[in-house]
Amino acid sequence: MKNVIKISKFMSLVLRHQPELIGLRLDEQGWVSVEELKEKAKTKGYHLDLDTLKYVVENNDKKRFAFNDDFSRIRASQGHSIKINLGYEPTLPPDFLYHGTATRFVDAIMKEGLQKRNRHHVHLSLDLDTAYQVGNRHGKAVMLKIDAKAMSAAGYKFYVSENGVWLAEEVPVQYIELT
Ligand code: HQG
Repeated sequence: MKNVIKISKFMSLVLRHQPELIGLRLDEQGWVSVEELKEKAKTKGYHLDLDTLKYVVENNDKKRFAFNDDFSRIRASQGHSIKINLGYEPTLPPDFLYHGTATRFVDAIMKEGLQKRNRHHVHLSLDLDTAYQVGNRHGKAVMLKIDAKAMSAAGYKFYVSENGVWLAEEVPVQYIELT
């Protein structure tokens, strides 16, 4: 299990943030060849066969990674800091979505809205539990309720990643309510 987490962290690093660390090239939508990943991961001491990769993809706690149909390519489903286009289509959101953050960010957020910071998108969830867990990573968690229906009616686009994370470019302050 420990090993799975270690491999998963390494995969997050090279598939979302620093592919150049092992000389990996992601295509426009973030995919890499499984063969190339296996080869290049060896340079950092990771010996990944297809069964190991399948196990990691299947058992990752947040289903962060996905294969294509014939298992020849793999990518992270969201969470990138490098420039790629995941190819998700705009999707109508539910009436409300949630965002978890930490108390120390709340003043800034209530002034300037939610910004994507280092990531491609602001990450939102369907439920408060997930928001709590996301916020808890940063400090004392605070959950924000987002009026997604009103945002969508005003023309803001939403996307949903393969692993069920709702994504937006930003959330202006008028759509944010403290819970
Ligand atoms: C905050 C995890 C001040 C924002 C999770 C957050 C998620 C502001 C932090 C995914 C701000 C950025 C993403 C503003 C936003 N002023 N602070 N105007 N606007 N912030 O980690 O949403 O494990 O980039 O509230 O499950 O915490 O990576 O974003 O606290 O889905 O798969 O700036 O990461 O997934 O932090 O987490 P992050 P996040 P993975």
